[in-house]
Amino acid sequence: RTPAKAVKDVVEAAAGKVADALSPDAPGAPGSAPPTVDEPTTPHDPLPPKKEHGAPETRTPTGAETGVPPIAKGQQGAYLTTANGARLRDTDHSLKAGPRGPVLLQDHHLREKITHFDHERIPERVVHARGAGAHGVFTSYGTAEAVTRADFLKKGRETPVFVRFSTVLGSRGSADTVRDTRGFATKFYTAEGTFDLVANNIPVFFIQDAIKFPDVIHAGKPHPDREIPQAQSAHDTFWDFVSLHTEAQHHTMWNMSDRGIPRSYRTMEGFGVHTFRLVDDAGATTLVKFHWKPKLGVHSLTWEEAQLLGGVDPDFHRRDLYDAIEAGAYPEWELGIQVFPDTPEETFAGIDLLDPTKIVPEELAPVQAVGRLTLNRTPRNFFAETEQVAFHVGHLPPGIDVTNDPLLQGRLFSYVDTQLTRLGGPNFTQIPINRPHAPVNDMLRDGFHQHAVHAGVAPYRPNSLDGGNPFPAGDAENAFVDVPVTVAEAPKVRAAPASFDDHYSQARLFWQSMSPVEREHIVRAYTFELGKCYHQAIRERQLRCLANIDPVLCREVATGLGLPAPEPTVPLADVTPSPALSQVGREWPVDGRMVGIVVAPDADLQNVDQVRRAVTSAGMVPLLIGPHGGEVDGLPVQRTFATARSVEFDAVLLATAPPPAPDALPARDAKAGAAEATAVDPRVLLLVDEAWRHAKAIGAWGGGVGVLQAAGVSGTPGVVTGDDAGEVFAAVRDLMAAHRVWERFPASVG
Ligand code: HDD
Repeated sequence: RTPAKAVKDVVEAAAGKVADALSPDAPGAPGSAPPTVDEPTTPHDPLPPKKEHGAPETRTPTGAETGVPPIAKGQQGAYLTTANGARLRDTDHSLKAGPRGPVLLQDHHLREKITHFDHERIPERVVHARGAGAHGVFTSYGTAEAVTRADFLKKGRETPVFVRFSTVLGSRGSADTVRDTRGFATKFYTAEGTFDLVANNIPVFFIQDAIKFPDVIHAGKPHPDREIPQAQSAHDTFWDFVSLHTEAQHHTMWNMSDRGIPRSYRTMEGFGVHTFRLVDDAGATTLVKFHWKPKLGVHSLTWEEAQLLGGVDPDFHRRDLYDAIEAGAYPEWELGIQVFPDTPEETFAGIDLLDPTKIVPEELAPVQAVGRLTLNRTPRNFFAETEQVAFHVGHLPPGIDVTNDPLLQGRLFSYVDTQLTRLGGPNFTQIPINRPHAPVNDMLRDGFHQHAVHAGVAPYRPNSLDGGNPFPAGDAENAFVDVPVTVAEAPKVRAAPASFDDHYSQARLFWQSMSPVEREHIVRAYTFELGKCYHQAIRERQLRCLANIDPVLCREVATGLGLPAPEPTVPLADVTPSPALSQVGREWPVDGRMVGIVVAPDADLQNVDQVRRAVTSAGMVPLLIGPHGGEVDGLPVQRTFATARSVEFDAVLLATAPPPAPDALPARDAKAGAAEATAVDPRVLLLVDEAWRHAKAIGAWGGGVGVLQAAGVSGTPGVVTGDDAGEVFAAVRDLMAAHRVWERFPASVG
């Protein structure tokens, strides 16, 4: 076998495995029949654990072997007990003085049940409250061995991880698809201690100094008087802040781009933002920036999809993540590093590496892959794992150290501090999801929620009573390395370096790197957000910022707001675009994407079945959409016209033109092609209309072709028709590799 053939074989074998797991007939696949649920009359076995959860757990949620038997909690045994293990006869009636009498204070079970319930909620995270997590594994390629001594980056090491994705501004119950930055926090349970890479999907931050963090968050959160708007940046205080603190303009530009509304967590890049310092075995140091590159490419929603999803499926990203993992389409990213020499100036190509509002374009410093992250297990219990997980940028293994980036320095303080309130004390590292997999031997004692029963009498050192233990470790024992960086002799000041004053050049670099379609989306996003502000002065001030980024951007947004476009107040930077920043123009694997297939009893169901199998073989998920639940002539229906909405699908196929079902609302007579339109169920027409507006590939054969005519989209780009259902699907699949039919979007901004 040639190397190319060997790679092809491996890829094909892997695609086959994913396809099997994704098959709608596979147990646990979205749309497959759920396990039978018996009536609760006598004790019987609980439902089997989820496929990827495996057998009942004997380890902590992080996978660590603690040597302590697991505490079986919650529906594992047949009989109800108190928290102390006493079996109970009744949990539906309070203990009363007679059936109509007053409740007795002695009812311990009542008080225990209500008291525990009263305290079930803990404070949500002050930022990043809304999130979803998953377990996985990180496999190192060994390519970073030359620059770091970190054990988990040695070739072939496999490290368990827990990842939590999040939005920043919204409350815990807010919608997933709002326009916002996304968190991408990864806990690597390494053999040398936990490494938390607390990253975002945007490579720069709003502010350059942590001391402004409370201010930017106060500005972004809902207004203090009415507590609205929820999970939005489209309001006065946000734009007031970012137009006054102009260092925020670069990050804001990313938010207004399609990066602010990801299609899925699986299609987001991640960025460590700050520059970190790596140290090798010999003590030599290198500066790096961390990147996560999604296997499926960077892919976003359209703004209308994001808004619809806020109502139709506010849990869209959470559901997408769990469905993909449960179906065996494990999300994957490569971890990469941009490597810079550790010079006293801490700059690269003139870019200040300590300024968290700046990127280093990949064309200047390529991202070198150092390992692969695979998420393969959903949490068993959301609260225990996703809610209680506590990240901290100071959790670093030997071989990775911090730099003087003033934003990072403030974060080093904030993350422990916030957990004291959120998780109720200093022992949160003992919560199962936070437990390191490396042996812990600290001298920290007592405090709220102490789980350990510490032996010994001398938690101090040196001591002569506990055998002298613990001893400090040295290089030979892989002790953490605080790199002895020289600190310049300088006066104590509240100031920033002069290089931090450049607030516009990289916002301009980003704008200049976008394709016309992406620019159009950015213009619309600014126009929408500023259009939601009440104060004219704030809109005008933000327009003055846009003028310093690009006159075309400023003019287009000003036109949308009905305001004059101001002149720039600083010279426009001369920038070289970075093609790596654009999402348009490349092709990506289509694994795990959703294809909706409209069927009705009159369709050629043999064809439909074949296409369904072809979708599965392509590594995607077919979901049949029928007029009613159950089956259409033996084929299982996963969505009905009443439950399907276009935003769930990445492409739509039509095998028939179903007439209006009894539960449909009447069609609009004014619709183009009204005669045919009223002959088709209006919800199917809406499905096609939206899929078209959102630039998704659409295919039809047989009666389905008539629906496209009725919807007025036949013959337009990305709409495929034909007699052979298999060929139609193959053409649709090829279109999906580019993520969208980009030419369907208007792109007036050149
Ligand atoms: Fe932060 C949470 C990412 C700046 C203070 N941050 C938090 C989370 C992520 C980030 C992903 C959610 C972690 C989870 O899922 O539990 N934060 C960032 C990035 C930043 C950043 C990429 C800039 C590069 N953060 C930042 C600053 C401060 C904080 C400057 C404070 C000075 N961040 C916090 C926090 C949070 C937090 C208040 C809230 C909940 C938590 O920590 O555990 O401490």
